[in-house]
Amino acid sequence: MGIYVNQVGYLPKAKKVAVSTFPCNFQLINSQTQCSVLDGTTTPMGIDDCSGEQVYQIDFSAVMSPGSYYLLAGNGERSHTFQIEENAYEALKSSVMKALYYQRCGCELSEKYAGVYTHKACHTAPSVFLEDYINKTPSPRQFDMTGGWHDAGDYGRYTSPAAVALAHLLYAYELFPEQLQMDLNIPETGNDMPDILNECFYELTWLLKMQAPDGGAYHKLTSFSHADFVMPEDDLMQFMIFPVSSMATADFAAVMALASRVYAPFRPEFSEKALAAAKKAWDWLEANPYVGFHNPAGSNTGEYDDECDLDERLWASAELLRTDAENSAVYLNKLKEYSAMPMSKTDFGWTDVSGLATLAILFDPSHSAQELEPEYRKILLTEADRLCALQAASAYQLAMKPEDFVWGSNMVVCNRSMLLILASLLAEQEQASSYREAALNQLHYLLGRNAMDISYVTGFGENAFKNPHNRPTHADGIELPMPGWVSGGPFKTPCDPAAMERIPAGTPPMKCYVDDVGSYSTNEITIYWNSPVVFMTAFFAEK
Ligand code: G3I
Ligand code: 9MR
Ligand code: ZN
Repeated sequence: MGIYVNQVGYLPKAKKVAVSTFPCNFQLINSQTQCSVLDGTTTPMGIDDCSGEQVYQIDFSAVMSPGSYYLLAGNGERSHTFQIEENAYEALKSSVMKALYYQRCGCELSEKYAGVYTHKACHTAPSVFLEDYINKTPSPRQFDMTGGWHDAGDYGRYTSPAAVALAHLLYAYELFPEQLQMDLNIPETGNDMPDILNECFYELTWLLKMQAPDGGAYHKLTSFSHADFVMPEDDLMQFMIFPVSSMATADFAAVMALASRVYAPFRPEFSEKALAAAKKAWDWLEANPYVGFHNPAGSNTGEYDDECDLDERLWASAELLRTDAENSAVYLNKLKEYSAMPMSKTDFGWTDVSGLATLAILFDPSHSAQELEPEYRKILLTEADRLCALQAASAYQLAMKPEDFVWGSNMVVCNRSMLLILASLLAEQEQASSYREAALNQLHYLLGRNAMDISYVTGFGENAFKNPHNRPTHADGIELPMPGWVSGGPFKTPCDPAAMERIPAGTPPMKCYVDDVGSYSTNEITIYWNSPVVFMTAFFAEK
């Protein structure tokens, strides 16, 4: 039994809805004065598919005065305390971005920037090729592959996930620059670039190293197997360069083309280097068909396998078209070719990046793919309408179906918010505000309006999750985890021992979650589960 709210809070003028699992008369209490500012009764919403519960809604949109509040039911049940505030998501925005700094690999995290979450420089030894490692080649070739962000709770660094996280962040900056002028207290703070670009630059500098001499991009850089649960500097396993894949190469081409544009005013030399790298990767793509990736026998680090590289190629052609004007005819032809293929155009995750192509096309100030715009616009708005219809049918006002609770379901939740945000930017007034509200509903779920009554961001909300599957969190001996991390969230078929032990068979998808450090399939963190939240909070900060 519970009353579930966005535990961080609501914007004063926005719609404000809580969810309860029982009917009641409620009061909205100002927690400073302990006075009731509103009372009412719940509205029955029927059974919710994703949580399997009978659900009721509490609408308190009428209250707009800033303050700290909680909901109290006639039977004494109460919600967590939350804010109504103009800048409700400001601190969250900086924190989910700062979290990426804690993933920096190859350098020391000092107290000045990392507070208590310090560690010595990690993974500084040279890397070798996988084949040399497997063949035990005497004096193997060695490479400096240091830098970048640890992908997640493991210490691997993977090309496609890196490219996707960077794309969310760089597009957030392109679309909402005013909202992303934040000071993150990182070593580069105070230089000539906004800190979001400084932090991304750290990752991009490493990513450039992931290009092979022939232009292809290596799929990943990890040890053969995952490290034990030790601090990063204590992980002394040999890191190795895994083979090139076409998926990694296309994602690499796309994000380098994008970065070349974004950094042109600040780092012209890097901008040129990034474009040259993108073009080289493009030439590799032109010369090579699909090249997949699978772990060699006995290796268990992240696989990020993908049977289809067409969405990645679509995205690469869209970004290069925008950046490399000299060869635009080539990219436009390819873009048209891929556009005609039957595939999604609306996804923003690591497996399917097609939505990033849509974003590139529709938000191009020079309209390089003008003839494709009406079609893409229609696809985007049709998907936005489908998501709104899902919300209308959901007692949690959440655009998710039971089958959408895959590993990392919070990414699906947040990627759908991104899509609704784009729809809101494209649509006319009234429609725009309803897309905006729908995008915000996805954030309300993430921050506590869910059947677990949990905020899936560490440090944000009275009942935020506390035990991410993250090696430093386990090994550092500090009680609280680093703030600003987004959990992967409920997974309908959890597959790690910690979750399988504690989640009974038949549990509804929205409840297939445990806040347990051992649960990598429901409670890990990753760079590309945080990056969409930077995009979302930047948008909601717009006045
Ligand atoms: O592609 C199928 C889709 O066709 C199907 O409809 C759907 C329904 O279950 O499943 C889809 O595949 C899932 C895939 O993710 C794409 O969403 C797999 O079941 C699921 O097992 C897979 O999970 C991935 C997981 O690694 C295991 O490979 C996660 O997305 C991915 O985020 C996660 O990544 C790990 C890295 O390997 C290592 N680093 C940490 C990171 C986070 O946990
Ligand atoms: O800790 C690993 C996590 O980062 C990955 O997402 C997950 C899937 O690749 O694997 C985790 O590592 C586990 C490994 O797969 C099996 N043995 C236990 C490891 C950690 O508990
Ligand atoms: Zn490291």
